[in-house]
Amino acid sequence: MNDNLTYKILKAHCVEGRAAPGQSFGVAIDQTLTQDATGTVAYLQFEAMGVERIRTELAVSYVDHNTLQTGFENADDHRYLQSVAARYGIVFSRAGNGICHQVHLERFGVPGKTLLGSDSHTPTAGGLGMIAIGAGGQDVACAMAGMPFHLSGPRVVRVNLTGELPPWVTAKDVILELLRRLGVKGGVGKLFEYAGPGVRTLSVPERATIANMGAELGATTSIFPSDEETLGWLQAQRREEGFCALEADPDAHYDESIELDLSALEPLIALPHSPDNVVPVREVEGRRVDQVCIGSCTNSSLRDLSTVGALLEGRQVHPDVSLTISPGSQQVLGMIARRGVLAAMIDAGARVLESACGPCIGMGQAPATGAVTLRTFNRNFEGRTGTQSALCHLCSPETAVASALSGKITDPRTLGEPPKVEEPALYPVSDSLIVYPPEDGSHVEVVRGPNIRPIPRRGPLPESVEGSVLIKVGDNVTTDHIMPAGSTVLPLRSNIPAISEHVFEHVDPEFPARARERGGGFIVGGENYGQGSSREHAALAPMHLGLKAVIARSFARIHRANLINFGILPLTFADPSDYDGIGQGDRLKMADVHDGLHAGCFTVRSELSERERDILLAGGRLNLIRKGTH
Ligand code: MIC
Ligand code: SF4
Repeated sequence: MNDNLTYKILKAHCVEGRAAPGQSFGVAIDQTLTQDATGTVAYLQFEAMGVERIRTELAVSYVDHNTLQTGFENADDHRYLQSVAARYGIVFSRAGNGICHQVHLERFGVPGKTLLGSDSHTPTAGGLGMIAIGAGGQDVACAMAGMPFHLSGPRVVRVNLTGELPPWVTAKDVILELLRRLGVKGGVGKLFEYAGPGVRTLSVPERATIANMGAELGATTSIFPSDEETLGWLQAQRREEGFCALEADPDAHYDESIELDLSALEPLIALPHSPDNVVPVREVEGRRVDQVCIGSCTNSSLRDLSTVGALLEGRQVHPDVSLTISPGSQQVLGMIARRGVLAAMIDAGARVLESACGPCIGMGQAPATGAVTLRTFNRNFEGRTGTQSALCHLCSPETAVASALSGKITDPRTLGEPPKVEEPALYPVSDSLIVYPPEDGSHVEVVRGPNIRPIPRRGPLPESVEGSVLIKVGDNVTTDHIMPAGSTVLPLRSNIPAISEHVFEHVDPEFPARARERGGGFIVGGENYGQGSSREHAALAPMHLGLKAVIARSFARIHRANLINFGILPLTFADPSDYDGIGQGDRLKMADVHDGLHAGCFTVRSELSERERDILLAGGRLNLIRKGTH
């Protein structure tokens, strides 16, 4: 056998077709995760499937995004989610317990298993040797109902790690280096498998940071081997019974390989407004900083926060800087409290926030007008902070804290000897914010507040599709552009008619009115349309406004799947230069859509698998499921 680790796991889980690069196949899903911002819609769809109890080994529903509760909506969502979890056998992680990816790493991830999550950073669990993939809520609902997850077999890139990270250089710098080299489209259709002698120098939380931000490369997912480090992590979490050692065969085949010498790296920073706009910190040193936010599913582990605390000990945050720290989980928060790290943070003038996504998804801490914000997060798309004019940078916790102390972008290497941070032999495990479902949930009543609205559906695809181009956008348009997040919009995630009013809000506020007035139509996009978040609202809300097709130069994986699931045609230009000849307001007519797809005087391609074509013809996957097929 000459299998890489990726295809070892995928082949062991393949239940339809043949697991190989470029092939379309179905894999059995062992575990699922949802978070509240995508979860309500996922569970509404799960309920519509008529299944009595989840059919995966484990399903966990986390509440971590919408914890601001500025009105009744978020709280209604939480109550709905908790009751659905109890009804169908799902573990419920309550608000305050932490960010789904960090908690999953601590409490539930198991090497060699498959995990499907309704969040694009689900690959974080690849740090534990799982095949962990982000998807739309509907795909996750289908997995919970026991259906396979279909994917187009990714090409596997071997990232050969050699050497060891120098002082002050971190896992964040490793993934920023890959983003610098490859860009936000560099991983599309690929899976990054880490190997080589450098792997064993990285702890599980460090591996998780790297796997997490592989999402920003556009990768299907990332994976690390399961080794002594993995065993140590599971032992410390009192879960070693789930351990198994996993690595690629010695002569494994890879489609590509990348050499990365850890010892040659230096602190890096992503400048506004894209995670691949990466330069060495030293090149931008001295620029003013107004806000520093530490946390998110990328950098909120005990290792990260202990380092931050050690650096803050006996020092003061610069008076012009607001420093916020969001621990990744209740466990991390408990540990920093026990270790005295929390007191050091408080004494230094840090603002300690709840264990949740918080500022990463614009739930509070919007920076001042034109402010420079440094964040240890994974996305710095324009406007995502909640302030359109803010200049958001991404960096390691070390760079972030060095800058918070000086008030300027600062290379942490100027701080002298780095602190030594030990991983504990045992983590305190408390399930005080986890609710396990009853053996039999059939008696549980699902609670639906007024914010929980039914999901709109569309009928079968007509023979001919007609309408005007509602908007034309450029390359790398994110789902944050299409369907913004933040504290005013996120509470509407369970109410599609209401959230639809915010589609393209910061790009073209007239979009919803125009779409309605024209009776729907088309979107024209550039390369990598729909990159970023897995939010299916970026397909569902435009569908509600009458979107029939998106014609783009290329699509991001999850968004393309979401469009198909809701019956919207994802089409690419047969000749990419045709993009230039089409403009907003142009009327398009596609005749004989069922047989072939022709638009006006240019040709578009559908590049659909047979399964995807069936879903589209039915007007969405739920319609197909209702007919008894998946
Ligand atoms: C994000 O980081 O953009 C989110 C919020 O976690 C999303 C999910 C969502 O929009 O609810 C993601 O990454 O998938
Ligand atoms: Fe939450 Fe931010 Fe991670 Fe998304 S990227 S899951 S918003 S912490």
